Amino acid sequence: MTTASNRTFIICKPDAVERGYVGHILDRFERKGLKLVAGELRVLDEATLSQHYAEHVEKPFYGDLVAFMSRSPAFVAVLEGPEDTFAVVRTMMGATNPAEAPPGTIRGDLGTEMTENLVHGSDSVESATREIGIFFPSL
Ligand code: IDP
Ligand code: MG
Repeated sequence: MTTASNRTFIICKPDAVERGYVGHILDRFERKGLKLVAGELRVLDEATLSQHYAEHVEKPFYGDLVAFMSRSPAFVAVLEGPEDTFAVVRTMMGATNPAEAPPGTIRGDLGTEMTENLVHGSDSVESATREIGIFFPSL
């Protein structure tokens, strides 16, 4: 049965697309047992990013974040799995700062920079529902 908590939203950020890691990142999620239910390569505009990152609009790093996230295509996707799939994805991503993310996590294995940290994953069921609504309103 599909419920709100079975689905979560991810972005393979522009650095992941530029470095050719989209297939690798999706492979990790698929091997874990999560299913891709929607996915598309998109150039994200500032209006969309300001909705998506509404909680960060006033932060000092917001300008750099938008410049990074809009500079080239990102791969936006929805994954489906068990209850609280968002938590499975967040564990697999590792900490926001790749320098603090342990080996075995996507950020820990592939990144070194705080802004260019390869992936986004919704941080709660509510965020997943909100973000899927922004990027895949027909789902
Ligand atoms: P999350 O992606 O792990 O949920 P958030 O705190 O929601 O982390 O921040 C959103 C994104 O903004 C991060 O993934 C990262 O790209 C960027 N970011 C967060 N904090 C900083 C910072 O202190 N400096 C630079 N970029 C940051
Ligand atoms: Mg976040």
